[in-house]
Amino acid sequence: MSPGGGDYVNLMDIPRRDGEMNDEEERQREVGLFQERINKGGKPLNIAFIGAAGSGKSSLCNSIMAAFSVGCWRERATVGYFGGLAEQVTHHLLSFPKVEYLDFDALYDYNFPTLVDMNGFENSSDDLIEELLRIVFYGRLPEEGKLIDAVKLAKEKGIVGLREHYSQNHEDLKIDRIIFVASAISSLPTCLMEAVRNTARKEGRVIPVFGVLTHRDEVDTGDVEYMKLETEFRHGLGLPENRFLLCTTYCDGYDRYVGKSRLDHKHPGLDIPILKFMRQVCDTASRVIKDRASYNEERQAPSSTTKPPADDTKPPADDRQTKESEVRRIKLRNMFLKGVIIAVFAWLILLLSSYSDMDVVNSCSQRWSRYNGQPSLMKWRIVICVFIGACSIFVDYMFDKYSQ
Ligand SMILES: Nc1nc2c(ncn2[C@@H]2O[C@H](COP(=O)(O)OP(=O)(O)OP(=O)(O)O)[C@@H](O)[C@H]2O)c(=O)[nH]1
Ligand SMILES: [Mg+2]
Repeated sequence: MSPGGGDYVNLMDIPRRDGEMNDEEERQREVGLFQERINKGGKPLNIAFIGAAGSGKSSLCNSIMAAFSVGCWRERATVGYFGGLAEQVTHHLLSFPKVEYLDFDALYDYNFPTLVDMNGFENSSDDLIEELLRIVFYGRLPEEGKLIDAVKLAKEKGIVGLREHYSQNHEDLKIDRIIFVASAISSLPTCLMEAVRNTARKEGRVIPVFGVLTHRDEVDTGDVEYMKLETEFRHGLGLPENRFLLCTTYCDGYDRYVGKSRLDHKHPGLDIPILKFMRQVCDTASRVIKDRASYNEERQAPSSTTKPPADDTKPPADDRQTKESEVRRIKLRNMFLKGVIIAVFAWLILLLSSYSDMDVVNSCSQRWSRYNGQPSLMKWRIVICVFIGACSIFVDYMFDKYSQ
C-alpha cells in the first residue's frame, strides 16, 4: 500500500477511534494531493535548505521526509545543538533523493523531490558568501562536499581561483527551489537573506525562493515581537502567504508536548502543514527562469584568470547600472549621428536648390537682410542645416522617451 495515489488504504474503511485518526486521515489526503501535484516521470526537483547555523535546516529535512513516508521519523540528516558553543552540526552537503526516504518502490515513479541539506551560512552578504551560494545553486558543490573547503580555497586563491576550481565540477545538483530556513526565536540573518535575494532572484537563472520559520512551538503568534520578525522575514525574501510556513519540526520539544516519542509515533499534526507547504514548493506551475544558464555563463570570470579582478568583484547591481548607462550612451550617439547625416543631406538639398528658382537660402537671407544687414549665403546654409539636424535629434529623443 502507499500513502497516496491509486493503491493506498482507504482510511474511511477503518473505524475511527479518536481525534488522532482524523489527523491521520487528513495527512493521507495531503500526501495524495501532493502526489497529484508532482506527477510521474521527468526529473525530480532539487530543493536546497539555506539558513544560518542551528536554524533547523536538518530538522526540517527530516520532518519533510517523515511526512512523505509511511513509517516513523528517522534521523536521516544529523540534527543537534552544541549548547551555545557556536559549532555547526552539519558540515557536508548531503542530498536525500526519494529512494532514501520513500517506503514503497511503487512510489518511485513519482517526482518526489531530492532534499539538499548543508551547513549553515555566515550571516553576511559579501562577495564570498554570494559566490558560495552560486556554487551551491548551480550544483557545483559535489555530494558530501564541504563549503568550508571552498572558503579555504577562496582565502588562498581569491574569488577568481574559487570560480575557476568549481567551474570544473559537474552541475549534478543544480538547485530548482530554495527553502530559506530561520528560527522564529532568534534574530534574523538579514545579510544572508540579502545575499540569497541577490543570487537567486536578480541574476540570469532565477530560482523560486520559499521561507520557513521553525520553532513555532516556542512562540506566541499574537506577540508583537514575533509579528515584527515574521513581517521582516517575509519582506526580506519577498514571500507571499503561499511561499511561507511557520512550523514546528520533529524535535524533542514536540515529543515532550504531545507526550509521545517520534521514534515510535508519527505526528500528523506536524506533517499536515509541512505537506501543504511542500505542495506549493513542488508545484510545477512555478519554475526556474533561464534554467539552462550555467555557472560558467553566469559569471564570465572562471574561463580567464587574466580578467582584471575589479571587474570580477563588481556586485550584480553595479553591472546592471553600467549596462544601462552604456545602452543610453549608445542610443544618444546614434541619435546624434542620425542628426548629422540628416543635416548633411539638407546641405546637399540646399546646394541643389540654389541652382533652381526656389532657392530657400536666398529668400531667407533676403528677408533677414531687410532687418539685419547682409549675412553670407554660406552662413545661412549652415544655420538651416544645423537647425534641421537638431530638429531630427529632438524628434528622435521625444519618440524614444514616449516609447519608454
Ligand atoms: N523546539 C524546537 N526545536 C527545534 C525546532 N527545529 C529545530 N529545533 C532544534 O534546533 C536545534 C538545531 O536544529 P538543526 O536542525 O540541527 O539545525 P541546522 O540548521 O541543521 O544546524 P547546522 O547543521 O548546525 O547548521 C536542534 O536541537 C533541534 O532539535 C522546532 O521547530 N522546535
Ligand atoms: Mg544541519
